[in-house]
Amino acid sequence: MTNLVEYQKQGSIGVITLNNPPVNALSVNKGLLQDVLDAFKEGDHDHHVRAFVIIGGGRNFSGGADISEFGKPYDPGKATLADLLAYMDTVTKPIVAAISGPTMGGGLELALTAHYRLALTGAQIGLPEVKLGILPGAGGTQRSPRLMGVEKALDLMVSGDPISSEKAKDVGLVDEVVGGDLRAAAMTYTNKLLKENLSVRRASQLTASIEQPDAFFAEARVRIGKAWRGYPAPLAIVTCVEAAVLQPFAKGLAIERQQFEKLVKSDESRALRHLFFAERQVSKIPDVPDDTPVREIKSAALIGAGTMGGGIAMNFANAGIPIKMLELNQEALDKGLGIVRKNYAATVAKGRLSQEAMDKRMGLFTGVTSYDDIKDADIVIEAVFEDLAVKKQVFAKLDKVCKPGAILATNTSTLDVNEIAAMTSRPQDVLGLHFFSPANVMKLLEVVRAKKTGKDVLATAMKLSKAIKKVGVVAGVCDGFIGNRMLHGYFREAGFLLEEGALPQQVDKVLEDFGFAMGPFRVGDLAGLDVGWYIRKRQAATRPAHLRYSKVADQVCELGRFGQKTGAGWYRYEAGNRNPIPDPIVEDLIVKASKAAGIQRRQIPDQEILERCIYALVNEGAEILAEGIALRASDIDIVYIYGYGFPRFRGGPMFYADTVGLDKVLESVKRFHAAHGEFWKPAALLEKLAAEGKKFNS
Ligand code: 3H9
Repeated sequence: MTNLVEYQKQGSIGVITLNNPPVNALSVNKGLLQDVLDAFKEGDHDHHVRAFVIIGGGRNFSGGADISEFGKPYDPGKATLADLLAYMDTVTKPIVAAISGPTMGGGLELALTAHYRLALTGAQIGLPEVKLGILPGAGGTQRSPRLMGVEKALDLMVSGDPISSEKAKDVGLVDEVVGGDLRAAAMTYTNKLLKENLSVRRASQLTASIEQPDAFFAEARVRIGKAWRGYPAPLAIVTCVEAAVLQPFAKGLAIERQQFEKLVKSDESRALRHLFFAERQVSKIPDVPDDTPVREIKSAALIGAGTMGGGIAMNFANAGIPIKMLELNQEALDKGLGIVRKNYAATVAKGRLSQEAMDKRMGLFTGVTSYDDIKDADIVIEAVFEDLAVKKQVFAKLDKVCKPGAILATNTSTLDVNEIAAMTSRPQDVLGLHFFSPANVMKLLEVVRAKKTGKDVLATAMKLSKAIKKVGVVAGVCDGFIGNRMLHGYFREAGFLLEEGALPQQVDKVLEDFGFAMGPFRVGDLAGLDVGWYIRKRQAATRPAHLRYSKVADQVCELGRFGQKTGAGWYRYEAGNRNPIPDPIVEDLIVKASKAAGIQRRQIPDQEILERCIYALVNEGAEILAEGIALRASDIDIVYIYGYGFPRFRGGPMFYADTVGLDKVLESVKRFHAAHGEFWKPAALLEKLAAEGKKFNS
């Protein structure tokens, strides 16, 4: 026996304890499942043992099958979860599962195969496999509908969201909810079972039924298929639950196994598993150890009460951190606070926030008009106009007024954080915190590490990002950091494709079919086209004359078409409706622009549109990686998933390139280089990895 499982006899009860921190993942290859199986066998053959308790050592019961073992060969000499559960279904002595902490996936499936379930108050219980692109593959799709009913089980598995122990008891997944010492409660419970001569009780022997199953499952397929476009697992779950209703248990189990095996090998599941680990990896900074001391953030100040500033400030108030909003002009301050109030009120109106909670959050805001009023803040975030001179002035001022040890952050999306930090006598306290708009909604936060940013400041920012419910990704200093620097190429190619023969609706459709909620032109219309136009006008003087430049976007703006807010942009919109309608005026403008640029329009294949837009991201991503602007390829993937709506089931741009094969990606990049010139110079890292047969995410 390994040290991952402990088996002890306590009176007539065999107690099996899982000891595989941090989450008691049910590993095959480490021998954990074999040990549990051996423990059951030992107890089963021991006539002194009359019942079993299975419990998790540490905080939780089990976080499920060991995800890191998926896609790798299992040691044939070791028991799998299926082997263990098949054996448990033959045990004739009562088995009690004592559930604490998160009990997820295979962990819950193990508990559902036990005969009785006792859960600690507040434990989170769920079948989240769908979030990994798979389904509960150890009987979960068969046992849960038998225990909790078909509809509820389907919801639990298709959403993947956990429920509390209390809710689990209400729906029949657990028998008792207890507080305090779970182990002691489990022993008392099991002894009582024995005293009352209660015997085994197998979920596999129950039936799952629903009225008019044909109609029920047909409707479920339509509804779930529509909601989960691009994700095969939810529909496979429907198939398995249908089998639970229509087929005997063993047949249902076989169908579940078949579906699981198919899904676990799918690109979607590989992508989602990649993101699972990427999300956990992203907070790790190689030269900033976990035990780096962090500064306390009990108060915050925000400079600039515009839409961005207000959105950023709301994150702090939502996390219970008092926030001062500074605007030198009282009128602008009142306006900014008014917008915050309106945002909260809209959430209250939708029933997603109570009035009381809104009042509490608004109570954490203080509007101020003098720098002196923010001198005691633990962190100050600047969100003023995107102009280096203005920002430098703000930081020089902050340096004078802020208390020693205060963290000074800029929300710039493009400017040089080193230069900004140099305006202070304490560059170690300065960093970039690049929020994405709308800042109270978007999960991504680029944490920009300047040359002199202190390690404790970085560690504090990463901890803070979690506290305000953001996904913090460390980025180095460069124009556009990770996300916007890459995005530049994506939009550039989308624009060039118009000049070469495509129309906005074709480009958008290709990217929407790929999985984006909106293609680049619809995104432009939603965000507003005027801001980009303004920036391009500013950059015009310094733009290298030899580089290709498409004038189409400027010409759309020259017509006063700034997107949805003006009723027209790349598309036209009818009053009160956000549906984009292709507009002959735009088509005419595009065709004329092609002619003016001397480009012969051609039919552009969808595949070329996809590759030009996505590989532009990938090639720049490779440069960013080589320059150390991103710590790892998976961080870039996280940026794109949380900041730019890249489809999760593709795993992010770098993982997608890995899936396609870097040799194939390079081949296309080289082809585009030959046809379209300098913008497509293959990144050295892409060439190197492709030549070595490697991937970005090794
Ligand atoms: C399954 O069960 C399939 C079966 O149906 C069928 C099989 C045949 N495996 O999240 P945390 C690691 S599929 C391996 O920060 P928390 C995680 O990477 C599984 N590793 O902790 C991290 O490592 P590191 C279905 C795992 O307290 C560390 O543990 N289950 C697993 O915030 C701590 O994780 C799920 O999908 C795992 N299953 O949250 C549940 N789980 O320290 C997945 C975690 O190196 N897990 N790790 O970065 C979770 O949702 C959360 O981890 C949990 C704890 C809620 C359990």
